[in-house]
Amino acid sequence: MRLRALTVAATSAAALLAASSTAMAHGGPAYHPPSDSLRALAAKVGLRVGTAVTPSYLDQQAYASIAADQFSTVTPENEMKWQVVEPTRGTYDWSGADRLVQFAQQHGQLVRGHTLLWHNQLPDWLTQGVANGTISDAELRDLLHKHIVDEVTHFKGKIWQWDVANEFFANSWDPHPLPDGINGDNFWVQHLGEGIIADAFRWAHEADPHALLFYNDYNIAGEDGTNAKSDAVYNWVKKMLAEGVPIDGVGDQGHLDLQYGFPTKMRQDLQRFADLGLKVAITEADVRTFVNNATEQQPTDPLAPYAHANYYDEMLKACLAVRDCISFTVWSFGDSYSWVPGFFTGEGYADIYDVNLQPKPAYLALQEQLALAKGAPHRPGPGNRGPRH
Ligand code: 9MR
Repeated sequence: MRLRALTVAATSAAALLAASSTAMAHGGPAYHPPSDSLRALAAKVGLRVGTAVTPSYLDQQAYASIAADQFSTVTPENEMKWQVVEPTRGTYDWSGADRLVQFAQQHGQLVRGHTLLWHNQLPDWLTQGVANGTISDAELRDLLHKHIVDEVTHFKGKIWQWDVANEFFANSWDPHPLPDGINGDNFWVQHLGEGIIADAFRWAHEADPHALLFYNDYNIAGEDGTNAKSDAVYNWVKKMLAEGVPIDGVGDQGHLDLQYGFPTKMRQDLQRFADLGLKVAITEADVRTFVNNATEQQPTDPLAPYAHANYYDEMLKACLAVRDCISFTVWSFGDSYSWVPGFFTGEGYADIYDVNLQPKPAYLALQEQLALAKGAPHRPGPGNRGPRH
Protein backbone atom coordinates (compact mmCIF):
# COMPACT_ATOMS: atom_id res chain seq x y z
CA MET A 1 0.00 0.00 0.00
CA ARG A 2 2.70 2.38 1.07
CA LEU A 3 4.77 1.39 -1.95
CA ARG A 4 1.81 2.00 -4.24
CA ALA A 5 1.22 5.44 -2.73
CA LEU A 6 4.87 6.30 -3.24
CA THR A 7 4.75 5.10 -6.85
CA VAL A 8 1.64 7.16 -7.54
CA ALA A 9 3.25 10.22 -5.97
CA ALA A 10 6.44 9.74 -7.98
CA THR A 11 4.47 9.23 -11.22
CA SER A 12 2.37 12.34 -10.72
CA ALA A 13 5.46 14.37 -9.79
CA ALA A 14 7.11 13.22 -13.02
CA ALA A 15 3.96 14.06 -15.00
CA LEU A 16 3.82 17.49 -13.40
CA LEU A 17 7.45 18.12 -14.23
CA ALA A 18 6.91 17.02 -17.83
CA ALA A 19 3.81 19.19 -18.13
CA SER A 20 5.56 22.22 -16.71
CA SER A 21 8.63 21.84 -18.93
CA THR A 22 6.37 21.53 -21.99
CA ALA A 23 4.54 24.65 -20.86
CA MET A 24 7.85 26.48 -20.38
CA ALA A 25 8.94 25.68 -23.93
CA HIS A 26 5.72 27.21 -25.17
CA GLY A 27 6.05 30.43 -23.24
CA GLY A 28 5.64 29.79 -19.55
CA PRO A 29 3.30 28.07 -17.13
CA ALA A 30 -0.20 27.23 -18.32
CA TYR A 31 -2.49 30.23 -18.23
CA HIS A 32 -6.20 29.85 -18.73
CA PRO A 33 -7.71 32.83 -20.52
CA PRO A 34 -11.49 33.26 -20.81
CA SER A 35 -12.87 30.86 -23.44
CA ASP A 36 -14.38 33.72 -25.45
CA SER A 37 -11.17 35.79 -25.40
CA LEU A 38 -9.39 36.64 -28.65
CA ARG A 39 -6.42 34.49 -27.68
CA ALA A 40 -8.51 31.42 -26.80
CA LEU A 41 -10.53 31.63 -30.00
CA ALA A 42 -7.40 32.24 -32.09
CA ALA A 43 -5.63 29.23 -30.55
CA LYS A 44 -8.22 26.99 -32.18
CA VAL A 45 -7.14 28.15 -35.63
CA GLY A 46 -3.40 28.11 -35.05
CA LEU A 47 -3.11 31.87 -34.76
CA ARG A 48 -1.55 34.05 -32.08
CA VAL A 49 -3.29 37.37 -31.41
CA GLY A 50 -0.94 39.99 -30.09
CA THR A 51 -0.67 43.54 -28.89
CA ALA A 52 1.97 46.19 -28.45
CA VAL A 53 2.51 46.82 -24.75
CA THR A 54 4.14 49.62 -22.79
CA PRO A 55 5.55 47.70 -19.81
CA SER A 56 5.10 50.54 -17.26
CA TYR A 57 1.32 50.53 -17.95
CA LEU A 58 1.17 46.99 -16.59
CA ASP A 59 0.92 48.67 -13.17
CA GLN A 60 -2.64 49.57 -14.17
CA GLN A 61 -4.87 46.63 -13.26
CA ALA A 62 -7.43 47.05 -16.05
CA TYR A 63 -4.68 47.36 -18.67
CA ALA A 64 -2.76 44.36 -17.36
CA SER A 65 -5.89 42.16 -17.24
CA ILE A 66 -6.77 42.83 -20.86
CA ALA A 67 -3.16 42.36 -21.94
CA ALA A 68 -3.04 38.97 -20.20
CA ASP A 69 -6.50 37.66 -21.01
CA GLN A 70 -6.95 38.68 -24.64
CA PHE A 71 -3.53 38.24 -26.22
CA SER A 72 -1.17 35.31 -26.71
CA THR A 73 1.78 37.34 -27.94
CA VAL A 74 3.14 40.73 -26.91
CA THR A 75 5.47 43.26 -28.53
CA PRO A 76 7.22 45.98 -26.55
CA GLU A 77 6.02 49.17 -28.24
CA ASN A 78 9.33 50.98 -27.64
CA GLU A 79 11.36 49.16 -25.00
CA MET A 80 13.59 47.02 -27.24
CA LYS A 81 14.55 49.92 -29.51
CA TRP A 82 18.20 50.99 -29.47
CA GLN A 83 17.43 54.42 -28.00
CA VAL A 84 15.82 52.78 -24.98
CA VAL A 85 18.18 49.86 -24.41
CA GLU A 86 21.43 51.84 -24.71
CA PRO A 87 20.69 55.47 -23.82
CA THR A 88 24.31 55.99 -22.79
CA ARG A 89 27.02 54.42 -24.89
CA GLY A 90 28.14 51.14 -23.35
CA THR A 91 25.43 51.06 -20.65
CA TYR A 92 22.46 48.83 -21.29
CA ASP A 93 19.02 49.23 -19.73
CA TRP A 94 16.92 46.16 -20.37
CA SER A 95 14.51 46.85 -17.49
CA GLY A 96 11.35 47.67 -19.48
CA ALA A 97 11.82 44.84 -21.96
CA ASP A 98 12.76 42.34 -19.24
CA ARG A 99 9.60 43.22 -17.37
CA LEU A 100 7.45 42.50 -20.41
CA VAL A 101 9.25 39.23 -21.15
CA GLN A 102 8.59 38.15 -17.57
CA PHE A 103 4.91 39.15 -17.85
CA ALA A 104 4.66 37.12 -21.05
CA GLN A 105 6.20 34.07 -19.42
CA GLN A 106 3.78 34.34 -16.49
CA HIS A 107 0.81 34.47 -18.84
CA GLY A 108 1.72 31.84 -21.42
CA GLN A 109 2.49 34.43 -24.10
CA LEU A 110 5.17 34.58 -26.76
CA VAL A 111 7.18 37.73 -27.46
CA ARG A 112 7.78 39.58 -30.73
CA GLY A 113 11.08 41.45 -30.45
CA HIS A 114 10.92 44.91 -32.04
CA THR A 115 13.20 46.13 -33.60
CA LEU A 116 16.95 45.68 -34.18
CA LEU A 117 17.68 47.82 -37.26
CA TRP A 118 15.63 50.95 -37.87
CA HIS A 119 16.36 54.57 -38.78
CA ASN A 120 14.17 55.91 -35.96
CA GLN A 121 14.62 55.94 -32.20
CA LEU A 122 18.39 55.66 -32.33
CA PRO A 123 20.36 56.91 -29.32
CA ASP A 124 21.48 60.54 -29.50
CA TRP A 125 25.10 59.59 -28.83
CA LEU A 126 25.01 57.47 -32.00
CA THR A 127 23.32 59.92 -34.38
CA GLN A 128 25.28 62.88 -33.03
CA GLY A 129 28.56 60.98 -33.26
CA VAL A 130 27.84 60.10 -36.89
CA ALA A 131 26.75 63.67 -37.68
CA ASN A 132 29.84 65.30 -36.18
CA GLY A 133 32.24 62.74 -37.65
CA THR A 134 33.48 61.25 -34.38
CA ILE A 135 31.88 57.92 -35.35
CA SER A 136 33.16 56.74 -38.75
CA ASP A 137 31.16 54.41 -40.98
CA ALA A 138 33.49 51.52 -40.09
CA GLU A 139 32.89 52.14 -36.40
CA LEU A 140 29.15 52.50 -37.01
CA ARG A 141 29.13 49.04 -38.55
CA ASP A 142 30.96 47.62 -35.53
CA LEU A 143 28.55 49.36 -33.17
CA LEU A 144 25.54 47.96 -35.03
CA HIS A 145 27.02 44.47 -34.98
CA LYS A 146 27.57 44.73 -31.23
CA HIS A 147 24.06 46.12 -30.68
CA ILE A 148 22.41 43.27 -32.56
CA VAL A 149 24.53 40.50 -31.04
CA ASP A 150 24.20 41.87 -27.49
CA GLU A 151 20.46 42.42 -27.69
CA VAL A 152 19.62 39.11 -29.35
CA THR A 153 21.92 37.32 -26.91
CA HIS A 154 20.34 39.04 -23.90
CA PHE A 155 16.91 37.74 -24.94
CA LYS A 156 18.13 34.45 -26.43
CA GLY A 157 15.49 31.71 -26.21
CA LYS A 158 12.81 34.20 -25.10
CA ILE A 159 11.85 35.75 -28.43
CA TRP A 160 9.48 34.05 -30.86
CA GLN A 161 9.80 36.51 -33.74
CA TRP A 162 12.34 39.30 -34.13
CA ASP A 163 11.60 42.30 -36.34
CA VAL A 164 15.21 42.39 -37.48
CA ALA A 165 14.91 45.17 -40.05
CA ASN A 166 12.18 47.78 -40.15
CA GLU A 167 10.98 50.20 -42.85
CA PHE A 168 13.75 50.16 -45.46
CA PHE A 169 11.61 50.51 -48.59
CA ALA A 170 10.66 53.77 -50.29
CA ASN A 171 7.09 55.02 -50.50
CA SER A 172 5.77 56.60 -53.70
CA TRP A 173 6.46 60.02 -52.16
CA ASP A 174 10.08 59.33 -51.13
CA PRO A 175 12.39 61.19 -53.55
CA HIS A 176 15.38 58.84 -53.83
CA PRO A 177 14.45 55.19 -54.19
CA LEU A 178 17.27 52.86 -55.26
CA PRO A 179 16.65 50.66 -58.33
CA ASP A 180 15.34 47.79 -56.17
CA GLY A 181 12.97 50.08 -54.25
CA ILE A 182 15.03 50.48 -51.07
CA ASN A 183 14.95 54.04 -49.76
CA GLY A 184 18.24 55.67 -50.75
CA ASP A 185 17.77 58.30 -48.02
CA ASN A 186 17.68 55.71 -45.24
CA PHE A 187 20.30 56.48 -42.58
CA TRP A 188 21.74 52.94 -42.59
CA VAL A 189 21.77 52.59 -46.37
CA GLN A 190 23.52 55.94 -46.72
CA HIS A 191 26.30 55.02 -44.31
CA LEU A 192 26.67 51.26 -44.74
CA GLY A 193 25.00 50.38 -48.05
CA GLU A 194 21.92 48.23 -48.53
CA GLY A 195 23.87 45.02 -47.86
CA ILE A 196 23.68 45.94 -44.18
CA ILE A 197 20.11 44.58 -44.05
CA ALA A 198 21.24 41.05 -44.97
CA ASP A 199 24.12 41.32 -42.50
CA ALA A 200 21.69 42.19 -39.72
CA PHE A 201 19.75 38.99 -40.40
CA ARG A 202 22.97 36.95 -40.42
CA TRP A 203 24.14 38.45 -37.12
CA ALA A 204 20.76 37.93 -35.46
CA HIS A 205 20.61 34.32 -36.65
CA GLU A 206 24.07 33.57 -35.24
CA ALA A 207 23.06 34.99 -31.87
CA ASP A 208 19.75 33.08 -31.62
CA PRO A 209 19.32 30.40 -34.29
CA HIS A 210 15.82 29.51 -33.07
CA ALA A 211 14.14 32.91 -33.28
CA LEU A 212 12.01 33.59 -36.36
CA LEU A 213 13.58 36.55 -38.16
CA PHE A 214 11.21 39.03 -39.84
CA TYR A 215 11.44 41.89 -42.28
CA ASN A 216 8.79 44.41 -41.13
CA ASP A 217 7.31 47.36 -43.02
CA TYR A 218 4.12 49.33 -43.70
CA ASN A 219 2.16 49.63 -46.97
CA ILE A 220 3.53 46.30 -48.21
CA ALA A 221 0.15 44.64 -48.65
CA GLY A 222 -1.25 47.03 -51.21
CA GLU A 223 -2.11 49.88 -48.83
CA ASP A 224 -0.47 52.35 -51.25
CA GLY A 225 -2.95 51.52 -54.02
CA THR A 226 -0.31 50.68 -56.64
CA ASN A 227 1.21 47.71 -54.78
CA ALA A 228 4.63 49.00 -55.91
CA LYS A 229 6.15 48.86 -52.42
CA SER A 230 4.88 45.33 -51.91
CA ASP A 231 6.35 44.30 -55.27
CA ALA A 232 9.73 45.76 -54.29
CA VAL A 233 9.82 43.93 -50.95
CA TYR A 234 8.69 40.72 -52.65
CA ASN A 235 11.49 40.87 -55.23
CA TRP A 236 14.07 41.79 -52.62
CA VAL A 237 13.14 39.08 -50.15
CA LYS A 238 13.10 36.49 -52.94
CA LYS A 239 16.63 37.54 -53.89
CA MET A 240 17.77 37.42 -50.26
CA LEU A 241 16.38 33.91 -49.84
CA ALA A 242 18.18 32.79 -53.03
CA GLU A 243 21.39 34.14 -51.50
CA GLY A 244 20.80 32.17 -48.32
CA VAL A 245 20.04 35.13 -46.04
CA PRO A 246 18.25 33.76 -42.95
CA ILE A 247 14.88 35.52 -43.32
CA ASP A 248 11.94 33.57 -41.91
CA GLY A 249 9.08 35.97 -42.32
CA VAL A 250 7.61 39.21 -43.56
CA GLY A 251 5.45 41.40 -41.35
CA ASP A 252 2.95 43.86 -42.75
CA GLN A 253 2.40 46.49 -40.08
CA GLY A 254 -1.24 47.09 -41.03
CA HIS A 255 -1.60 50.77 -40.11
CA LEU A 256 -4.81 51.63 -41.95
CA ASP A 257 -6.84 54.83 -42.27
CA LEU A 258 -10.54 54.83 -43.18
CA GLN A 259 -10.08 57.73 -45.61
CA TYR A 260 -7.96 55.62 -47.97
CA GLY A 261 -10.21 52.57 -48.37
CA PHE A 262 -9.44 48.97 -47.49
CA PRO A 263 -6.39 47.49 -49.29
CA THR A 264 -8.03 44.80 -51.37
CA LYS A 265 -4.75 43.10 -52.31
CA MET A 266 -3.83 42.30 -48.73
CA ARG A 267 -4.67 38.61 -48.82
CA GLN A 268 -2.92 37.93 -52.11
CA ASP A 269 0.11 39.97 -51.08
CA LEU A 270 0.43 38.01 -47.83
CA GLN A 271 -0.05 34.78 -49.75
CA ARG A 272 2.73 35.44 -52.24
CA PHE A 273 5.19 36.06 -49.40
CA ALA A 274 4.02 32.78 -47.86
CA ASP A 275 4.47 31.05 -51.21
CA LEU A 276 8.17 31.88 -50.96
CA GLY A 277 8.24 29.58 -47.93
CA LEU A 278 8.01 32.44 -45.44
CA LYS A 279 5.86 32.99 -42.40
CA VAL A 280 3.77 36.15 -42.55
CA ALA A 281 2.20 38.29 -39.84
CA ILE A 282 0.19 41.42 -39.30
CA THR A 283 2.45 43.15 -36.81
CA GLU A 284 1.03 46.58 -35.91
CA ALA A 285 -2.66 46.67 -36.85
CA ASP A 286 -4.70 49.79 -36.22
CA VAL A 287 -7.35 51.73 -38.13
CA ARG A 288 -7.47 55.48 -37.66
CA THR A 289 -10.09 58.04 -38.58
CA PHE A 290 -11.03 61.66 -37.90
CA VAL A 291 -12.23 62.37 -34.36
CA ASN A 292 -13.71 65.21 -32.30
CA ASN A 293 -10.64 65.55 -30.06
CA ALA A 294 -7.67 63.54 -28.85
CA THR A 295 -9.16 62.90 -25.40
CA GLU A 296 -12.58 61.49 -26.26
CA GLN A 297 -11.72 60.25 -29.76
CA GLN A 298 -15.31 60.14 -31.00
CA PRO A 299 -15.36 59.71 -34.80
CA THR A 300 -16.70 62.77 -36.61
CA ASP A 301 -18.44 60.50 -39.13
CA PRO A 302 -21.26 58.60 -37.40
CA LEU A 303 -20.75 55.66 -39.78
CA ALA A 304 -17.05 55.36 -38.96
CA PRO A 305 -17.44 52.75 -36.17
CA TYR A 306 -19.01 50.33 -38.68
CA ALA A 307 -16.28 50.86 -41.25
CA HIS A 308 -13.68 50.65 -38.48
CA ALA A 309 -14.94 47.25 -37.34
CA ASN A 310 -15.13 46.12 -40.95
CA TYR A 311 -11.51 47.05 -41.70
CA TYR A 312 -10.28 45.10 -38.67
CA ASP A 313 -12.45 42.20 -39.72
CA GLU A 314 -11.13 42.25 -43.29
CA MET A 315 -7.54 42.53 -42.11
CA LEU A 316 -7.97 39.53 -39.82
CA LYS A 317 -9.68 37.60 -42.61
CA ALA A 318 -6.74 38.31 -44.94
CA CYS A 319 -4.44 36.79 -42.32
CA LEU A 320 -6.73 33.84 -41.57
CA ALA A 321 -6.98 33.05 -45.29
CA VAL A 322 -3.21 32.52 -45.44
CA ARG A 323 -2.17 29.36 -43.70
CA ASP A 324 1.28 30.66 -42.81
CA CYS A 325 -0.02 33.89 -41.28
CA ILE A 326 1.00 33.03 -37.73
CA SER A 327 0.17 36.16 -35.76
CA PHE A 328 -2.14 39.17 -35.83
CA THR A 329 -0.89 41.94 -33.56
CA VAL A 330 -2.66 45.22 -32.75
CA TRP A 331 -0.54 48.29 -32.07
CA SER A 332 -1.82 48.90 -28.51
CA PHE A 333 -5.36 47.98 -27.60
CA GLY A 334 -6.92 51.08 -26.05
CA ASP A 335 -7.42 54.44 -27.77
CA SER A 336 -5.92 56.42 -24.90
CA TYR A 337 -2.66 54.48 -25.33
CA SER A 338 -2.47 54.77 -29.12
CA TRP A 339 0.36 56.54 -30.96
CA VAL A 340 -2.12 57.87 -33.54
CA PRO A 341 -3.40 61.14 -32.00
CA GLY A 342 0.18 62.25 -31.36
CA PHE A 343 1.25 61.63 -34.96
CA PHE A 344 -1.83 62.42 -37.12
CA THR A 345 -3.52 65.72 -36.37
CA GLY A 346 -7.26 65.27 -35.87
CA GLU A 347 -7.19 61.47 -36.08
CA GLY A 348 -7.68 58.71 -33.52
CA TYR A 349 -10.21 55.97 -32.64
CA ALA A 350 -7.60 53.55 -34.01
CA ASP A 351 -7.73 50.71 -31.47
CA ILE A 352 -10.16 47.91 -30.56
CA TYR A 353 -10.95 49.25 -27.05
CA ASP A 354 -12.13 52.82 -26.44
CA VAL A 355 -10.57 55.50 -24.21
CA ASN A 356 -12.21 53.84 -21.17
CA LEU A 357 -10.93 50.39 -22.11
CA GLN A 358 -14.37 49.23 -23.16
CA PRO A 359 -14.45 46.87 -26.17
CA LYS A 360 -15.52 48.56 -29.40
CA PRO A 361 -17.41 47.02 -32.36
CA ALA A 362 -13.98 46.19 -33.83
CA TYR A 363 -13.23 43.94 -30.84
CA LEU A 364 -16.53 42.11 -31.34
CA ALA A 365 -15.83 41.77 -35.06
CA LEU A 366 -12.48 40.10 -34.36
CA GLN A 367 -14.02 37.85 -31.75
CA GLU A 368 -16.78 36.78 -34.10
CA GLN A 369 -14.43 36.23 -37.04
CA LEU A 370 -12.14 34.03 -34.94
CA ALA A 371 -15.10 32.01 -33.72
CA LEU A 372 -16.35 31.57 -37.28
CA ALA A 373 -12.90 30.47 -38.48
CA LYS A 374 -12.83 27.49 -36.14
CA GLY A 375 -12.41 24.33 -38.18
CA ALA A 376 -11.31 26.15 -41.35
CA PRO A 377 -9.58 23.36 -43.27
CA HIS A 378 -6.54 25.40 -44.33
CA ARG A 379 -5.68 26.59 -40.81
CA PRO A 380 -3.41 24.64 -38.49
CA GLY A 381 -4.74 24.16 -35.00
CA PRO A 382 -5.94 21.56 -32.54
CA GLY A 383 -7.63 18.65 -34.25
CA ASN A 384 -6.82 20.06 -37.67
CA ARG A 385 -3.13 19.91 -38.30
CA GLY A 386 -3.32 20.25 -42.07
CA PRO A 387 -1.07 18.75 -44.70
CA ARG A 388 2.17 20.41 -43.67
CA HIS A 389 2.27 19.28 -40.04
O1 9MR B 1 4.11 53.43 -31.25
C1 9MR B 1 5.43 53.92 -31.25
C2 9MR B 1 5.47 55.29 -30.63
O2 9MR B 1 5.19 55.20 -29.25
C3 9MR B 1 6.82 55.94 -30.87
O3 9MR B 1 6.82 57.27 -30.38
C4 9MR B 1 7.15 55.90 -32.35
C5 9MR B 1 8.48 56.55 -32.67
O4 9MR B 1 8.70 56.60 -34.03
O5 9MR B 1 7.15 54.57 -32.81
C6 9MR B 1 5.89 53.97 -32.70
O6 9MR B 1 5.92 52.66 -33.21
C7 9MR B 1 6.24 52.52 -34.58
C8 9MR B 1 6.90 51.18 -34.74
O7 9MR B 1 7.98 51.04 -33.87
C9 9MR B 1 7.33 50.93 -36.19
N1 9MR B 1 6.23 51.14 -37.10
C10 9MR B 1 5.49 52.37 -36.94
C11 9MR B 1 5.03 52.52 -35.50
C12 9MR B 1 4.15 53.76 -35.36
O8 9MR B 1 4.91 54.90 -35.62
